[in-house]
Amino acid sequence: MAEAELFRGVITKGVGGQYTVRFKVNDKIEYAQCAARGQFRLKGIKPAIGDSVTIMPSGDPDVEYVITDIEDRTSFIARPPVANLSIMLLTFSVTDPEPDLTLLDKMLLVCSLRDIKPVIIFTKSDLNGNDSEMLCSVYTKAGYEVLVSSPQRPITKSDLKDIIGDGIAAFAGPSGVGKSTLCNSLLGIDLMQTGEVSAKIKRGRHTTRHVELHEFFDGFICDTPGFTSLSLEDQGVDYRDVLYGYPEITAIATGCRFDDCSHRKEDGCVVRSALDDGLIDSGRYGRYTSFYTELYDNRNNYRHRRKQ
Ligand SMILES: Nc1nc2c(ncn2[C@@H]2O[C@H](COP(=O)(O)OP(=O)(O)OP(=O)(O)O)[C@@H](O)[C@H]2O)c(=O)[nH]1
Ligand SMILES: [Mg+2]
Ligand SMILES: [Zn+2]
Repeated sequence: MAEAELFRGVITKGVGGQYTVRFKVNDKIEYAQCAARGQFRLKGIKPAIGDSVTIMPSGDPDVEYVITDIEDRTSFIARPPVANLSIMLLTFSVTDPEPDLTLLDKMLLVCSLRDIKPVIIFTKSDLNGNDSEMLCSVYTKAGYEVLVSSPQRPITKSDLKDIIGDGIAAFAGPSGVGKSTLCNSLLGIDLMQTGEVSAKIKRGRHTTRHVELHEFFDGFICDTPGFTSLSLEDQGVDYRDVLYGYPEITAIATGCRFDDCSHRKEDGCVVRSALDDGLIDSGRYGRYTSFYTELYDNRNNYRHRRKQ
């Protein structure tokens, strides 16, 4: 029997245990419908979009290919399940809904711990120009890449081409901030189409439900459903990690003369004086201390419970 042909590709979509894999044959892009081998289930691995996989013909006319191997993931986020994400497009509206900066800071922290590059997009700047300038300035000063979007000046493909490169990027953020609007306009998808679908399923607005990778130059972008909360504890974040979400505080904290300083209330702490001098944004600092305190206290409660 001839040796089976193997191809390497990326999972772009998964519905009901059947996966779409994009792969190349002689430089031509093909999409295959694939089943997963039972062995993945046994090992507790569930293929996810973004996974780099090996596939081979299955011999089954219903599902023509089978996934035989999944490469180790460089990153994984569980909600929504996307593997090998390299960029998160953290999308927040400056108003309607009001920006949840606690959620934004938590996501920046998680990105930093997972080695995912964050890019912040503030949408709806047409509805509140002042706030969008203020937010843009706070997060640019903190060291992040920030883009501002409005219907008059939406984010363009060339704004994101170099940022995404050959990576996988996902829009992430609360519901109603304009993730799908941006993603569709970048992909040239007609917004009316989404509207028609949503009219059929009788939902007031077309809230995103499923996740799929779309080709974007040499990489991929995907839209994701909005979410309202994120637990740092559930994400496995330790109180000692919180500083990773605050590069501007970290830069100052390296000069702190106390070895074991949490930079919260210690007298003579260099971070506290920088705050008093207006060198650190007070909102960002407040969120740093509240995350730190919450995680620190939870850890003590946890230890206490274990002793009982
Ligand atoms: N004024 C204004 N409205 C916008 C802008 N971007 C999006 N919208 C509107 O905001 C509403 C929500 O947009 P969506 O793109 O569906 O939001 P989403 O983030 O995908 O929401 P979920 O799928 O529920 O997570 C729509 O009515 C859009 O037309 C903007 O820059 N300015
Ligand atoms: Mg959406
Ligand atoms: Zn200190």
